[in-house]
Amino acid sequence: MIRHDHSLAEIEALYNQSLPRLIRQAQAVHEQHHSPDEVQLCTLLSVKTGGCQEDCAYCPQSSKYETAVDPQRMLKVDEVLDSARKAKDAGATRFCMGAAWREVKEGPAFDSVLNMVRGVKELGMEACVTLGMLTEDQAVRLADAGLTAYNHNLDTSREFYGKIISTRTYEDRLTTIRNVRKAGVTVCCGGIIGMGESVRDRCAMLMTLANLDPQPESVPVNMLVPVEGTPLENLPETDPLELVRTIATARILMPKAKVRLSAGRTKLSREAQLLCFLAGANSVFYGEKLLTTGNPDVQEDQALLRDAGMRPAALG
Ligand code: SAM
Ligand code: DTB
Ligand code: SF4
Repeated sequence: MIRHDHSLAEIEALYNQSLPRLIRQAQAVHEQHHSPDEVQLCTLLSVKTGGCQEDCAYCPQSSKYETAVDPQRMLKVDEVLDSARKAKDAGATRFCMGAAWREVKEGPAFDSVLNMVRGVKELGMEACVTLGMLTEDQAVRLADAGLTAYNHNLDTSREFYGKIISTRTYEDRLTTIRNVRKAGVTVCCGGIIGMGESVRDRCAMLMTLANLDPQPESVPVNMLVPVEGTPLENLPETDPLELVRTIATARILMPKAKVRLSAGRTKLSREAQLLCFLAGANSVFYGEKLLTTGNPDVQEDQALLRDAGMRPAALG
């Protein structure tokens, strides 16, 4: 049963129970709605890297911080479609394109994104983009181009958000998500753990996500990748068991969503990743790069799924 009236206390109680109980409960929900053997492979590509005006404290692409990421020109539609084709050949079924923009602006750059979306859909893949804030009209244009999903994360709780980003509000984020929903594009919305937030903040973020009606179809759970030059560069590594708890809680609260084990996998052992799958994660980013940081090799991921007797989800 899908509920939209979860209380914070209830979610904290879920999150804080013993890990065996939490995982068992998540598995029971998972098996009702998904095959426990399948993981969707999604490949990411940064189509416009760096030079972003926002000040997201975790982000190597913000122009406010000195990081190793230099602003780059926007990729051409053909370059993007070549990458999408390679990703499809390697087994990915979803291709996600990111731009380091504060918001979408009308003009040639947005027109190219629309062409990228059309091209990815013509390959028979799911197409996802993440372009920052968006109006309803722009969401409709993306929908008309065939867009499957729009990624826009809440990142953390409303209370902690101000410690991470000052250049836009939590409400701005929710408005974009509503605009995406109104246009009939599916919503990909999640967050990051390991930014110094409390368990209560994580649970509050999951509550906001689960109480959206309808719930997001896709929930990426990222573990902070601390990047040199960003304000969060020196934060301690996140305990993988915290990631497992967050994933399991997301799975219980949002039974139908794809829960995506997202950034941070290079720091996880195979066993930790399998615990995440056991806790209800059923998608990963696949390919040697996320947007600007590293990700496990394709061969490693194929071996992990094979050795666990699991398989990549087929094109649906
Ligand atoms: N500019 C757009 C936006 O912020 O909506 C799209 C791209 S942005 C890089 C997409 C998401 O990547 C962010 O919302 C954040 O959750 C995640 N992300 C960025 N840097 C990260 C990091 N260092 N570690 C973990 N997740 C990160
Ligand atoms: C999401 O939640 N995680 C992905 C995707 N959505 C766009 C991005 C992770 C980025 C990690 C840092 C980087 O590679 O720049
Ligand atoms: Fe810009 Fe997105 Fe990075 Fe924030 S997360 S600085 S909006 S690219």
